[in-house]
Amino acid sequence: MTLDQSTIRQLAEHLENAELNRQPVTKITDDHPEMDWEDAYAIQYEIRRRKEERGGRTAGLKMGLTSQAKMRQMGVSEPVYGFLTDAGSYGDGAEIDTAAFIHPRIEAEVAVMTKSELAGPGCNIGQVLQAVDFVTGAVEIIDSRYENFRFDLKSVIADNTSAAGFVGGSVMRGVDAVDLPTLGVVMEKNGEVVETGAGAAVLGHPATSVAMLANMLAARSEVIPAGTFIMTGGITAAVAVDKGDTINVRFQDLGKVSFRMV
Ligand code: 0L1
Ligand code: MG
Repeated sequence: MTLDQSTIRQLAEHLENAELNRQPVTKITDDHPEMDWEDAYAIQYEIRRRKEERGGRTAGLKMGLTSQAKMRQMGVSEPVYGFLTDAGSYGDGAEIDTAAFIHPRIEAEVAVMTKSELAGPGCNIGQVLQAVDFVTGAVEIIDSRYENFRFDLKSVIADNTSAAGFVGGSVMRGVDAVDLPTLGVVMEKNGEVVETGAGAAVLGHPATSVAMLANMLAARSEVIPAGTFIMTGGITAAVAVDKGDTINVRFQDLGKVSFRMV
């Protein structure tokens, strides 16, 4: 680590204020070019601690930058992870207040709920498939706290990987009932198809993403506890949404997830 505790706390407050006030800021590495990966995650964990201290609940975990295209774009070879909050949790059919965000974008994802603990290092796809209670379709809302989504990898990790919310689906199925890599997704905005994709866009198999999460957490001596909801990463590119937009995402074998930005 290169940053001291007081700088970690100050940067966490700075980024959380940007989120709470909907006031975008410049990427934090501009002022702290020396910060490293550990610093970046320490800032993210401090934001999580601040929210929990105020009574906010962590609703699950997320993986980001899980497609080869997005990793290439960022010049990285490993995805990133962040946390989901109860405050940003929406159900199928929700009306979502656009004013709660700066410049929201949405990604279609497969989410899983675990029924037993997963621990790295060495966690593999087979262990993940055994540990998954159910899979469901979900839509992540990302909303970078940085102006125009302009950031580098350390800045975006500190900013909780742009996590801002998620809309969970209402169809849950066992992992044996769906073929995750070939699971097709169609995203419609205002009745027009804007994105299509298949589960394989997520590291070849969404369960690989969960294994990678367990292995990344092991570096901090953490595990994925039983009963964890995990967004596995974007199947589609992120699509900008605005007030008045109606979104309908159809997942093969997992029903649809619909919501309206109001
Ligand atoms: O969930 C994601 O893949 C987003 C990761 C952060 C980068 C971005 O804001 O696009
Ligand atoms: Mg995502």
